[in-house]
Amino acid sequence: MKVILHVDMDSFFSAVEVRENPELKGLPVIVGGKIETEEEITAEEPDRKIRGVVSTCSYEAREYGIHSAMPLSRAYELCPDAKFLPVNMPLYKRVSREIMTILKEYADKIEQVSIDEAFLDVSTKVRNWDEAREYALRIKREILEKEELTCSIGIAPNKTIAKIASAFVKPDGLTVVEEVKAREFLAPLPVKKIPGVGPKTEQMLKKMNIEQIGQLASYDVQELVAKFGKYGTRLHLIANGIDESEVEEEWERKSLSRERTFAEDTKDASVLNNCVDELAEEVYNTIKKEGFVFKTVALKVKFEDFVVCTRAKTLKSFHSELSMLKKIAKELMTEFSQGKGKEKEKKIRLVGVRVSNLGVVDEKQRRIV
Ligand code: TTP
Ligand code: MG
Repeated sequence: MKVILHVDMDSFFSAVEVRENPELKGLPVIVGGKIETEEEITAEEPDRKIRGVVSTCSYEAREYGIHSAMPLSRAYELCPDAKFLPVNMPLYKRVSREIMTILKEYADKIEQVSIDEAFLDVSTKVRNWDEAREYALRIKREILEKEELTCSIGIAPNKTIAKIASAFVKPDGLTVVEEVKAREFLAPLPVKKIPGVGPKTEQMLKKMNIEQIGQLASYDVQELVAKFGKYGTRLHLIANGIDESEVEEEWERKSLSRERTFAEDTKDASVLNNCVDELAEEVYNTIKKEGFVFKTVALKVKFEDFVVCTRAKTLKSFHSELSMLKKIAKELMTEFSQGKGKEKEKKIRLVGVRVSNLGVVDEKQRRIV
């Protein structure tokens, strides 16, 4: 039996703020942007006291119709008495890491999907749906005891249903969808509840008279394919409660490097620098494609006598710019060419550029987790 959990923290940023400042408990709390001081209010926009958008808000604030991505100025109109707080990312990242550490202990496999949510495959940990519910309750209790935060959990035979289920009862929810009840659970829900179905797909489906997942489930799959291609098949399967996708363990990449051996050993600074530039670009293209950011840059040199030396520099924070990568790699190269007596004299046979201490960029945040 496959049992998947989707855990999603409740009003994450604002819940963390309330935990840190208990006097905010029960109040409408809005996290996002920043509040401008009197001096910052420009003459052209005298009324715009607050800039930026709402990152998230407490459930109390949601009762005023406030939600993520709403301009803060609008939130201010809806609830001027709310507590407005700036985003404190380092704090939320730290709490996120602590939560993920707790969750790891419960999972056969874990896949973190954003700063505050993860899929857990717990198939070997429980024998039936009742045990799965108990297991999820234990997780909720541990997070509440250790972090003073609530989360909502969906339990289901696959990832898609687990994700839909975690949002079904919120905050502090727990929803179990047994395999035999999957289609029944999905049928009345609007199609936009399927992860990945945005306003465009929703509109296209509406034109085909498909508004609920149940209608999608019984629709002719050939017609869906004609309209959506392969995605049509996937939508039809999901609507019928089928999703074979696995919980993907985080692919931890420790480092990434490129190196080159010269056709002829060299000491020529411009040849060496050009080579470092090119290698830095190759490394950069890969990390960019895979969404990584780096903290450490290392340069490896193999001399004509096959002696290998490495120098590295670790930055205070994560970086993703090619210019930074090139700059450090070249500085390290200069250290070699101006280095200790003997090294300076030797020709170089091979150069390598490596980045390590890698982080991933969270898609939802476009920030590093
Ligand atoms: P969500 O899990 O989508 O929202 P939430 O945890 O605040 O509320 P709930 O799950 O109870 O509905 O996002 C997690 C965090 O990501 C959220 O606390 C703030 C941040 N976030 C943004 O910064 N901008 C956004 O548009 C969204 C949706 C979230
Ligand atoms: Mg959340």
